[in-house]
Amino acid sequence: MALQSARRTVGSFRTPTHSSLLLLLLSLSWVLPSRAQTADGGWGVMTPWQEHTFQNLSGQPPELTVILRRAPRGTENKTCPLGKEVHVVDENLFFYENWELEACVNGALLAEQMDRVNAVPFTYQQLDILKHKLDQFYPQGYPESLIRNLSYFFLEVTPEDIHKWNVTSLETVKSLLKVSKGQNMDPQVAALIARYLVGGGQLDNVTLDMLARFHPAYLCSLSPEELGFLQQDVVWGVRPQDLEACRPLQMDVLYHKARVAFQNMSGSMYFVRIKPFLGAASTEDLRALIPQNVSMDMATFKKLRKEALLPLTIAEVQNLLGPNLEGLKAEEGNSPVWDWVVRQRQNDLDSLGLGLRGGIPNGYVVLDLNSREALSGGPHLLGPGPVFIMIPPLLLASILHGTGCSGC
Ligand SMILES: *[C@@H]1O[C@H](CO)[C@@H](O)[C@H](O)[C@H]1NC(C)=O
Ligand SMILES: *[C@@H]1O[C@H](CO)[C@@H](O)[C@H](O)[C@H]1NC(C)=O
Ligand SMILES: *[C@@H]1O[C@H](CO)[C@@H](O)[C@H](O)[C@H]1NC(C)=O
Ligand SMILES: *[C@@H]1O[C@H](CO)[C@@H](O)[C@H](O)[C@H]1NC(C)=O
Ligand SMILES: *[C@@H]1O[C@H](CO)[C@@H](O)[C@H](O)[C@H]1NC(C)=O
Ligand SMILES: *[C@@H]1O[C@H](CO)[C@@H](O)[C@H](O)[C@H]1NC(C)=O
Ligand SMILES: CC(=O)N[C@H]1CO[C@H](CO)[C@@H](O)[C@@H]1O
Repeated sequence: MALQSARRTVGSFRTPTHSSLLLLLLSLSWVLPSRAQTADGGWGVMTPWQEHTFQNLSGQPPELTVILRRAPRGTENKTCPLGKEVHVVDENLFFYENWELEACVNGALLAEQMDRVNAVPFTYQQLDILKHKLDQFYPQGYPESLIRNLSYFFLEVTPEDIHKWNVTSLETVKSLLKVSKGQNMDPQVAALIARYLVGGGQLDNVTLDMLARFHPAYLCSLSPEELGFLQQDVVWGVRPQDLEACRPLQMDVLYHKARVAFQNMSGSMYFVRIKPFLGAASTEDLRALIPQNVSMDMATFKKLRKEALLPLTIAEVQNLLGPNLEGLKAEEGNSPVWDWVVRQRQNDLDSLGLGLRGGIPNGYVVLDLNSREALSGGPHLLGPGPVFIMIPPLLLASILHGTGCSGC
């Protein structure tokens, strides 16, 4: 319920007398009962601001006010009643019925007077209507001049809205971050940062510090260099989904930060923390985890970097996965598990008893070819480094299955 409380306390009133009168009316329950049953049959909605006010002034919120969010409905196509035309956004609008707001307010006016919109304690439902008007007026997304003026109205926008925006001003980003603080706005913040960076914007240290207060859903939109400037603490709030879109260079930076940040933790605690970052771990780092009996889950194992996984022996993988070893079978066809499997001796794979196939058959020689050219013409399935001759097993297979190859 803290969602909008800041909005209402920070949005300062231009005209204290009007607002005081409004507060008085609210506290006496004169206003809401009469307007609680709104034109579209829905109940009026009280924002946290109002609840707070009621609690402060009269101890209990009136029973009539039901907390319900409902999209504006049945309010279309009505004309604005005479005398209700809106030329200025002020507290009077608070007393409009929903359909009157829909009929009398236009998006251009709202955009022009956004500061005034923020100063009136509209209900959630009224805000929904105002946002709807604004969206109708700007179907392609808000212009930057309006975005700059949004202030607390930013709390009404969705990530989808933000993805339509062009944001080039760092000041705008900062002001919206300030508004979003403590407001459960992580997806919006991530979208905002992404839009700003896509437009070529650069973040400064102050902004990066401000970002530390949000769930870092924006991490993968930052460049490795920008990630480097982030404070170490940022990794504490990282959830696996925050890293899904990150590229290897970004993961390198984040993994390094995570290692430093979690270095003092005990083995199993460290593993729990470092897990989402292990996609950037080296072979040596993985080997260091083995004595801790971490029982790595297959989801984490699948995300390991291929180059880090390949040098691990069968025994090492067995110890790394512990009871999760059997998950290998389901992944045997997918990289990086497949890349690892084809480098093991089939005999050794068989000893795991999982039915893993694709290893090097007995009797085949492992050649360490240093030059890639040596493989030209052959299957380019493996990277540089030790390479096995793949042709014989393929030949063998074609011989075994090749009985129908009479025309060869
Ligand atoms: C509102 O007007 C639009 C076109 O102007 C029309 O398609 C729609 O059916 C009308 N809706 C109502 C509820 O009258
Ligand atoms: C933003 O606010 C400033 C000052 O309050 C105002 O001059 C400007 O017109 C506003 N921008 C828009 C798009 O209305
Ligand atoms: C954002 O910028 C692009 C390219 O300049 C432009 O086509 C688009 O209309 C702009 N969008 C908004 C909402 O201003
Ligand atoms: C921003 O952070 C970087 C790296 O920590 C530092 O080199 C630079 O001096 C900082 N800039 C400011 C303005 O604090
Ligand atoms: C880890 O512990 C050492 C000493 O115990 C301390 O100096 C260091 O600051 C700690 N590091 C972190 C990241 O907490
Ligand atoms: C890991 O398991 C082995 C064998 O069960 C045990 O000897 C060892 O102490 C364990 N290590 C840790 C860090 O728990
Ligand atoms: C009694 C009561 O709820 N008082 C609150 C009134 O509002 C201020 C902030 O606006 C709170 O700090 C009080 O606790």
